[in-house]
Amino acid sequence: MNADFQSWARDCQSRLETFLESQLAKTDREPARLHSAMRYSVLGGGKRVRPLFSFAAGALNGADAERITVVGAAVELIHAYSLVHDDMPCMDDDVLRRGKPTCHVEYDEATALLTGDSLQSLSFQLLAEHQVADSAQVQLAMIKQLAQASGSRGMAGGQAVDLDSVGKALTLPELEFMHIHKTGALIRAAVMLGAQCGNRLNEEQLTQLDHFSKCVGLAFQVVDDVLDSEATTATLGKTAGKDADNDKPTYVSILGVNQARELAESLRRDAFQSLESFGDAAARLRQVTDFIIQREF
Ligand code: GRG
Repeated sequence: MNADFQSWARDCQSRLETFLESQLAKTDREPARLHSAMRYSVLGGGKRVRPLFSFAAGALNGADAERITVVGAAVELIHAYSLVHDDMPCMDDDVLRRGKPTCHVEYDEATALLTGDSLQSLSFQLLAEHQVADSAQVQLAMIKQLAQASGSRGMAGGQAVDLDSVGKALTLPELEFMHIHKTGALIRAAVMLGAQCGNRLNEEQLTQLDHFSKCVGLAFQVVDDVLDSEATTATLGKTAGKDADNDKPTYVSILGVNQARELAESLRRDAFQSLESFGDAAARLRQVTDFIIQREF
């Protein structure tokens, strides 16, 4: 990763962290244990890939950094809620996340459940109380997009398919359906919401950006599967090898590591092609894409 990208990413991450810190209730506010668990699950960890995509999409059309920070925070709060719930014994049952004990291990199951619920509510509260678009109509449409991306037709639906797939041999299209929803929908929302913070894009540009976001959402998951099979727990900050241990179908179990890597590369090419008409304005989107493809955790 070049120094310019690293410095830009650090700046975005720092803006995001400061904003999230200011919006999460302090731990001296009752119910203190719940507020502490919320802060524990959100602050000081994670790659912040989804907000980086929002910032990069906002760079296409001169979006205001404060607006994108709100949008990035809203998406990251949904992501954090999904991780807290996913780690619970009724789902993936994991003990390690972002290099530390998972929320239900550090606190307790009931607190983890309420933490996820409250992070999700806070996400929509932020989008409702801060101005993130030029018109109320666009802002309302953005709230709807995030709701759809998170719900049964998006992330939660993909998670339902995932839970149902354990021990089953999925075909490649079935695996793709699962991941387009479970992982891809929120990444897509991060890109599309970021772009709507700025000057209006025309329909063709929105369609191209939407195609880009679908490709990178899937590429992110393909790389995640490769890392789960190849990286160590220490590098990932979460338990490695879980998919194979849980007998879960993945891109690696269906295609093998080499072909999975080739698939990620071909999705990257496809994604870049859909950015061509944006020229240099899409430089940050290309960099964040390379960051997720080349990441080691
Ligand atoms: C519980 C409704 C509900 C959904 C859970 C996101 C998710 C759906 C499950 C997480 C399980 C998982 C490992 C999914 C694979 C892709 C993914 C979301 C990885 C974690 O995201 P990163 O790498 O994590 O962006 P950090 O910690 O960097 O934010």
